[in-house]
Amino acid sequence: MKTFASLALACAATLVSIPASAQFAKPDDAIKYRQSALFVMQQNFSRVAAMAAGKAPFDAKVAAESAAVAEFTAKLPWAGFGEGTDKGRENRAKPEIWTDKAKFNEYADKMQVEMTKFSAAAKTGSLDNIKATMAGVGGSCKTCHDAFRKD
Ligand code: ASC
Repeated sequence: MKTFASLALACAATLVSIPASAQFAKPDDAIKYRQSALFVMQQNFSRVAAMAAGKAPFDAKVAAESAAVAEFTAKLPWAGFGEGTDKGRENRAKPEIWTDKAKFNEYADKMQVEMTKFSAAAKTGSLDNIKATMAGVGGSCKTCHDAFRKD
């Protein structure tokens, strides 16, 4: 029983840790993975940002769905920033991502916290609530880009 319990725990721990320690066949795959996740996230965020800025008609259902996708996809890119993925297909990642990992992770976590607030606001169906969270998300994107993205 004791062995079974520790085995079950070990399996559970492995399952939980898979995304963070995801292995890719080659660095290009990891780079493509993180770029894809960030692209899908950005498309969904900016769709709602356009509504908040009055550049697109407000559709509460589309906003809530888009924000939920943005919130979820915000969890994905980080697995694609493993060691040895600084070079490969064309990308704008600065080397500091790997030399200042603590700061990079802090910014990544901050962005996810802001995304959660944003998605929660979108679920209320109120454009004013959404607007109140835009700067938090946008600021967290910019802070990280300024420090860790080329150009
Ligand atoms: C976007 C996008 C970003 C952020 C940033 C906010 O839609 O592509 O990088 O918002 O511009 O400051």
